[in-house]
Amino acid sequence: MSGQKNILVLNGPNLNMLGTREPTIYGSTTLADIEAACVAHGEVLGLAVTCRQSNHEGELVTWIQQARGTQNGIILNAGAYTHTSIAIPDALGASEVPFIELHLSNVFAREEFRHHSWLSPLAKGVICGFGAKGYSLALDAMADILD
Ligand code: DHK
Repeated sequence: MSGQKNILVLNGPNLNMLGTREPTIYGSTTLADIEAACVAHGEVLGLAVTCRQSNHEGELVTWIQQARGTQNGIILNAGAYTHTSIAIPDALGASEVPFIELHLSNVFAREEFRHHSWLSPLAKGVICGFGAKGYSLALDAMADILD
């Protein structure tokens, strides 16, 4: 890896439904709009952003494994897998790629089962509660981390 820094923006289950999914909680911005904004904001920051979404834990694990040696950072909204998955934090540990955990909603203001994350102990930091804006905040933070 040399030259421009590569960032993977990874979204997990049900985030393909953004725009129509419980907009009072998750906002009305679609995932396509979020991804386009991430690529555009990445260009401003000098980061090459690749966006992927999957509803399948194993597919997310595979992409995180593939990030080793190819991506400089990961912005991860793992959706509900945040609260349930051991395989995803294991993959993040194995990949050795710095990552920022992200949630659109303020998970701490919601049901108790959303208060625990298996990802947070490994994350560089956590951004939650700022809706779609969180992704550009995460990219700003990642640019600082990688500087
Ligand atoms: C998204 C989900 O799908 C939930 O399962 C999480 C997160 C919160 C979010 O706020 O982006 O609990």
